[in-house]
Amino acid sequence: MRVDILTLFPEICRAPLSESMMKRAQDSGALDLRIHNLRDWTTDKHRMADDSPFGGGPGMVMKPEPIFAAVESLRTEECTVLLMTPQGKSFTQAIATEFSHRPHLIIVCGHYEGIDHRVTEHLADAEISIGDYVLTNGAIAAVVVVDAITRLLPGVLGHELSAGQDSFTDGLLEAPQYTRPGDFRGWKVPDILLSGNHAEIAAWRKEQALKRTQENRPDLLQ
Ligand code: JBE
Repeated sequence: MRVDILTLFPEICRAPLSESMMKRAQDSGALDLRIHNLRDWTTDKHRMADDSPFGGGPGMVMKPEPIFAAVESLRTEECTVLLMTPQGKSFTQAIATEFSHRPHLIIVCGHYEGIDHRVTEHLADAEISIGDYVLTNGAIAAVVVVDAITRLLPGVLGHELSAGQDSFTDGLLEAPQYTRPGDFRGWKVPDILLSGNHAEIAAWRKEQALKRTQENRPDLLQ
């Protein structure tokens, strides 16, 4: 999969997407990631990518010209253009799965004060938000989206089964996990996990998953 990220702060994306699984995904060719500075598509001598809002108000709004120019120079026949903004549709595991099947994503990162609405209306295929809080910059949100999508690409996870057992895939949170030592400061691992009885362990995990979901995320059970 090819992913182009367009941002005023490429370094925000660079490091988190160069480690661990994201690094391996790129080394193996599963992910072709290209991080671009939007300022490279500005044409004025001050390389201005934002300007004050029409109608007044605080802050700056990202100008449409560099964003249109960048997307038009990078776009391919089969690309999907995503806009990261707090006004977007909530990003979920289901959306991550859907996007993981696309051959080419172009992700445009706005800053929190806004992006000229003509980008939303006439350039973006989808407006996406990673949650109900305001970040200083969409580049941080783009990192989250790229990570969630990349780990779903074929061959990226060590165990092909792992993603199928994720939280949210079956609508429940995961059951608690334990590792050695069996007794840590007097807190013991539940006996059932040491029993070797796989049917009972599966039943226990299901029950724990349900309990945890009820407690932490009752909205998932609606
Ligand atoms: O979620 N987002 O995509 C955002 C982008 C920019 C600022 N805040 C956000 N939450």
